[in-house]
Amino acid sequence: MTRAGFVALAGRPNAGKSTLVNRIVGGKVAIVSDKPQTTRREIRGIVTGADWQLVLVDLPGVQRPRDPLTERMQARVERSLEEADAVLLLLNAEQKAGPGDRFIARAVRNVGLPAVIGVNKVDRLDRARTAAALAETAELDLEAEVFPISALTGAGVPELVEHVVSLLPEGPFLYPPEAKSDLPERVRLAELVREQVLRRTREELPHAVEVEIDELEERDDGLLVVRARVWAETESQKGILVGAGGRMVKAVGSAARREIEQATGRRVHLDLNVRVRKGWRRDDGLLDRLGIG
Ligand SMILES: Nc1nc2c(ncn2[C@@H]2O[C@H](COP(=O)(O)OP(=O)(O)OP(=O)(O)O)[C@@H](O)[C@H]2O)c(=O)[nH]1
Ligand SMILES: [Mg+2]
Repeated sequence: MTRAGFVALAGRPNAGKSTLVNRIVGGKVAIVSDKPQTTRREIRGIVTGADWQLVLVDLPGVQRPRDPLTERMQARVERSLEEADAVLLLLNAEQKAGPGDRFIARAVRNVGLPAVIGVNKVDRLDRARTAAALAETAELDLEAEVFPISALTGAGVPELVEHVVSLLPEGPFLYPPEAKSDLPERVRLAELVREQVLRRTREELPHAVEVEIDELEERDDGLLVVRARVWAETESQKGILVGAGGRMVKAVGSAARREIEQATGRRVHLDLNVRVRKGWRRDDGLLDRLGIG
């Protein structure tokens, strides 16, 4: 008999959820950045063992919604929690458990699913502080095993995975055993471009940018031609994204092209077109088309 199921990854922005998914899956499924609210969509990372299949559901960080974009992100978190077989709550060991963590813990209790707590980023702490962070999880009042881990180094991750797998229901595999993600190709490539934008921007700009693939063409000679639109909300944001003499958009483009080449195993030509679209975060049509929500 095999085991298979969905495990929702909940936690505050920046806790390291996407880093952990990539670590467990063993590939780049979700983009990562040091800016909060990097993840905007539900992204499934799949890992298959001899007689089990774990589908990790990477989610946006739980937060207080402030516009239709973040409302959709939060609604997705709630829906995904309801649809999952178990929940992995990820905490950042460097920070004290706060109201955000208690809010998530309450949501997890309410759905009544088996839960596990991962205390992440312990590579940044000494033993005493790690022990304190583990002890603090008791405040969350969740019936859950607690695992100290580092998604970055992989420390503690195999033990966590073994336990999570033991919580999966019996059943047939949900995806082909070689699958790593179910993200549509266009979204996956757009995310790789957005990741490079996030690396190079600060403050409000990371939140104001979205990327959409306009055109994806496989040439006969093997070249993959990708044209992407980079949306900003204002002219001044566009100015920053283009940069003096086009330096910023060139830097984003060449780094993203390398990432796409690595992800697809092809030679890539990437064209970026920076555009202003006022209020895209409130544009339901665009958000639908981008698969957010
Ligand atoms: N030192 C250290 N840094 C980590 C670890 N895990 C993640 N990070 C860093 O934490 C930051 C946030 O990581 P993400 O994986 O994007 O966090 P997330 O929880 O998916 O964030 P959102 O998508 O915004 O909710 C990045 O800079 C990561 O490199 C870890 O175990 N140790
Ligand atoms: Mg994320």
